Amino acid sequence: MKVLLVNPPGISSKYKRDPFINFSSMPLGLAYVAAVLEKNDIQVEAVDCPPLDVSNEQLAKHIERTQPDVVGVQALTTSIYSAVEVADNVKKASPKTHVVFGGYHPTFCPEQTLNSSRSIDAVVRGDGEYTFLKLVRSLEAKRNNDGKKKIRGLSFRDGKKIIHTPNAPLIKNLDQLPFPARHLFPNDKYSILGLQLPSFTMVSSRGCPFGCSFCAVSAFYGSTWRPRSAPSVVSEIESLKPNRGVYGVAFMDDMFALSKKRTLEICKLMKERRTNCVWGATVRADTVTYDLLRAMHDAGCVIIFLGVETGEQEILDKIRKGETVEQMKRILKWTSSIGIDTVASVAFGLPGETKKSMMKTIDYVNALKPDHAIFALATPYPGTKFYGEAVEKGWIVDNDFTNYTLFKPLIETSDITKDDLKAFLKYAYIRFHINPTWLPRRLIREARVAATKYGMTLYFKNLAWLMRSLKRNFFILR
Ligand code: B12
Ligand code: SF4
Repeated sequence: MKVLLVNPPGISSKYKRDPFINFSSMPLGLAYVAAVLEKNDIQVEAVDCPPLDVSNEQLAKHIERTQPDVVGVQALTTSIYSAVEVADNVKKASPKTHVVFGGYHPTFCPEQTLNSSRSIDAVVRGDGEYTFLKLVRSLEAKRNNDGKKKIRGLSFRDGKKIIHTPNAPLIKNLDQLPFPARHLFPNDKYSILGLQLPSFTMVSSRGCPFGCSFCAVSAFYGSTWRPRSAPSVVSEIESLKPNRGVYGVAFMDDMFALSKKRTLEICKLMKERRTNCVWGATVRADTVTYDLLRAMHDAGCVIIFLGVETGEQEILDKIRKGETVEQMKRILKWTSSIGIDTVASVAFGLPGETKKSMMKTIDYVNALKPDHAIFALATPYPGTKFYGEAVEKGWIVDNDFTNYTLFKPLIETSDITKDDLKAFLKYAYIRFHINPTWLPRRLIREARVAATKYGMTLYFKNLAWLMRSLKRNFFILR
């Protein structure tokens, strides 16, 4: 059996031009699926189209040449149309190839996905590793639909009907999974926040127990949190270590530091095993203490990502964030005194938003003084409670999923219009970066981090990055 896994061409290629992130990351979900296939002696290839700038036409030619038995396609909401184009091209180039979709969008909308094109043969819902493996085995044994009916977590067409088998159980022990098959991906094409270091992403846990109404993650994993053990996490970090020098690791977990015990253990092992990496992770303001942040910093943590969302407590309560603005102020004070950089992620247009609350948020974020701020627009992704509310109240004014990028206004309420959202997004970026203290603060911080962590050559390289990111930030204002 020859399997090809595809991350379709999509908005990530625009990412490079996109404002802040300059963040290009391996599709770890596909890399995990690939690792499990390889472990089971199945021949697998992967094409990550966005960082390689592979177009749908080039991919089709590759498929025509290689004639894989199964093509697995990852689809997020923004990339769903591009994924469907991949499926149609596969069937034209190699009609016998079985086309399987997986990832967030097909998991939440399996019926809609299968109905969007007859080229899609099946959808894998939820954790993909074992469901996909079972499907490949079943296809190998030519069991067709009878085989599929026995596999949990699948949706597929049976004549005119669509069959959904019961959900597959979540993978209980993530330590038992092999490390992602990174060798199948173009590692040199990925970068984290433009860092001038070899950089990697990884996940040390899956899911999040908090049920914020706008978030797809808690909906996807059913508000559960599955941590890997500290030794497994640190072994993976060690496996990434280049021959010499410092390297960067970004944890893509949604909830890295939920368990204080596990976080401390990871930090202790990183120090003991001299992993020598600088790293960053997403944390919630209410799950960390000053001491924990100190321990993280001692173990190489240089940056944390915070879901600030809004400065209006009433909105935080409405979206069931379960955090307070006071907790956010406290963590920003801690990180600034410890010397950990912060990225504040802000969303305009959440339920209850008004022009007044957006202005309050902008003032609040500027007063918090994070090192970076990502201002985005609340986007109703299918499967979330926010989506349900937005549909029910008729807020959604744009149903084109390619626009679900977090930067395009899609909703209108009695209090805010698309134009308001656009205008506030623009104003937020201007206010944040034209703040006279921002640039000097960044230069001092860069120097401090460079001197302690990277050495001065990287300081100058990172200064160049700072200037580039400033330019990029203003790109969004056009
Ligand atoms: C890292 C990351 C990125 C990276 C890499 C994305 C990628 N292709 O994997 C980058 C920076 C490129 C990115 C970009 C965007 N992202 Co993003 N991203 C993430 C993040 C934080 C981690 C992804 C990850 O590695 N997860 C861990 C792995 C193990 O899980 P997984 O990817 O879901 O894969 C598992 C299953 O889904 C399934 N599976 C996945 N694909 C396939 C394919 C097949 C064939 C099969 C069988 C199974 C399968 O099996 C996998 C293993 O169990 C998630 C949040 C999250 N926790 O998942 C958001 C998330 C996926 N991103 C999201 C969004 C909104 C975006 C952007 C629109 C944001 C933007 N404009 O900046 C873009 C869209 C890019 C696009 N191509 O459309 C949303 C998606 C919502 C949705 N309904 O689509 C998420 C859920 C964040 C959130 N909380 O809302 N992202
Ligand atoms: S927004 Fe963050 S805290 Fe809320 S459910 Fe999603 S991952 Fe968890």
